[in-house]
Amino acid sequence: MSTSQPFNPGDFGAAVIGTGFIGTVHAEALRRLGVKVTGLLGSSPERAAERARQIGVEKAYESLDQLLDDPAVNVVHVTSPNRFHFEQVKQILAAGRHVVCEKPLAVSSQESAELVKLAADSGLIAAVNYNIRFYPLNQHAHRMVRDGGLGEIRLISGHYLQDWLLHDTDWNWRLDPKEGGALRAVGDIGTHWIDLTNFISGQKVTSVFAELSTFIKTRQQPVGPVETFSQGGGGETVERQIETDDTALILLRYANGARGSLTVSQVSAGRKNSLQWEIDGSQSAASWHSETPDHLWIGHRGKPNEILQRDASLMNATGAAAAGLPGGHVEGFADTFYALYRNVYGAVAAGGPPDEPLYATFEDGHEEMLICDAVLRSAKEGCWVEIGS
Ligand code: SOE
Repeated sequence: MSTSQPFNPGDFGAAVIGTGFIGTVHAEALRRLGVKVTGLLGSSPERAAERARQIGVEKAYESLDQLLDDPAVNVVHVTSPNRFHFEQVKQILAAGRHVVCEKPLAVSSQESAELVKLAADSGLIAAVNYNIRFYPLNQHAHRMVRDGGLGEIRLISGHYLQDWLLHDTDWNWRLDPKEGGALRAVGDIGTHWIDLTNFISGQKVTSVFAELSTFIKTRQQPVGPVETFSQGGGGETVERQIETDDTALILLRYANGARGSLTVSQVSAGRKNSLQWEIDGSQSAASWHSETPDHLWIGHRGKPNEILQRDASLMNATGAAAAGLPGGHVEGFADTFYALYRNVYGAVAAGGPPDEPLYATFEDGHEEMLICDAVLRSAKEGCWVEIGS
């Protein structure tokens, strides 16, 4: 079992690349943990300086070279647009710094394969920010399945639905394949679901059959940057043709013979950030929804079903280790970053990754890229596609 060892977070300094919504969530979670946020690097020194001032971070770096010259930086958090991950992570590892990279790890599996190799050769901690694993009940479910609590895994189903790109006036850098990669909804949120359900079920996807749809083929791009989840400001726009996926339907086959199905959408009105999974085993089933994250449904055939409410005293040790607040004090999205970093920085303090990391490693991030390749090919060719190696 892998739970965090006690360590002194004050021994570490972290720099954050990216000044948008998610970069700020990283910085805030680090500070809650007690890790010093040494500075921010943004798309321009002015943006970095402005965000650093807003959230009370001392320094804005002018370049990645300058950031890596700072001896106070032990770990670098990469939250820049996806197309920058590869070069930035390469440089960070070469400078001997641990790294936490936002998902998806890269824009192609060629890039992610190289990052896996570089990370392994470096001996440094290299994590992918699949934070949803760190809702305490997802950690509990992972352990419960490992301990045989559901029996043999048969069916894995669910969805990840959002509505923030529903209108043709909604814009974000992820809509541009050069910035975000060839898969948009699947790359951004579908990979969260697949990473999470692989982590909980302990199963590996072996092949996929996918259908991708682009319902909004023309969008209005504002002239100037737009932060993720912010509403359009009604200013000047240019028309852009869209080719990436608004939605995806994916059938999955797993190594042990289990079957799965996933619906992904960024255009489902009213679904703000709704990830749901259900795993049906030969003895029992379990299900969880991100909008009621402190409740885990456990289904039985021969006795009443259960709702486990998050409470460290009622959970297994893996789940309890991720819980930050007493039961009934609902934990949410931002808490998962705190729990994830507690785990990752525990590994940094221990001097190397545990045998079975609970956080997503670069291997896990690469696996998601290989699944994305297979999804793209399946959607193009209309057939089952095996996951490459
Ligand atoms: C945007 O779709 C986004 O911020 C994702 O990039 C995150 O990973 C997800 O947690 C919320 O939505």
